Amino acid sequence: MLPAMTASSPSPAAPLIIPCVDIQSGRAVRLYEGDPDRETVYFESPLEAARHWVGLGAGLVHLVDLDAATGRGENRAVIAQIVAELGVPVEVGGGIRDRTGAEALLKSGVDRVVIGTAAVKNPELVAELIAAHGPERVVVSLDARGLEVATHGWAQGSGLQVAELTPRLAEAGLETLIFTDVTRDGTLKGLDRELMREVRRLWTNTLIVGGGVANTDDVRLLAQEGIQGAIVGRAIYEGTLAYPVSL
Ligand code: AMZ
Repeated sequence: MLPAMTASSPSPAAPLIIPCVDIQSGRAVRLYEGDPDRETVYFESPLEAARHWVGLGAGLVHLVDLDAATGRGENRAVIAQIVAELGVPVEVGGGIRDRTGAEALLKSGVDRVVIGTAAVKNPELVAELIAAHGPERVVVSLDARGLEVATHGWAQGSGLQVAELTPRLAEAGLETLIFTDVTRDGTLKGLDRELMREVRRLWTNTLIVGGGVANTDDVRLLAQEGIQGAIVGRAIYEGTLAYPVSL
């Protein structure tokens, strides 16, 4: 017989660590604080980068088309090839600014689209996409300096606070929110616990964070703060956090 479960002792689920492959000029890179001119190239081929993480056990890969996010071009052909050949679900963000763009990716086999700028500038798009495709296929990324949301490849401040946007997103039917601390992204500085706590308070549904994860202390912080996962780049590329993560 199975032992009785006691409601008082749930074991918190281990945070999901999602490897990210940021694509700029056709290569797998990481930027420092999102600055397109401060890139480190980790793999010449983003498909090889994605395969590397899948080979180590990733069940979901986060792809960012940095050129599309910053308005410097796009890497959609590379993304289509990854989606076709990788064999595990991928989520894609960067430059998805309208329904046609989002649906082209969803149709090509992308598991879920990640909407940043358009979620701030055109919140109806999020509601429309969720109504048409379901909340499991649409994620919003709020990328912020402090709690002020940035847009257009993080080059612009929106003047809007996370707290002003989260109620609208909940109303649109959003389930999963990504929050990125732009000031720590690609820096290996570690997560800002107070900021994580505040965002956790503002978004009660599934929360994935990014920006600054450096080592297992950060993964423990996620678990302690009840955050479901993190998008991790530089830490696993550089090996300050061993992937797959075991605590
Ligand atoms: O590093 C950057 N400058 C950057 C980045 N990683 N700018 C945008 N992005 C990512 C966001 C999100 O996943 O974290 O691109 C997506 C949002 O793009 P858009 O085009 O919808 O704002």
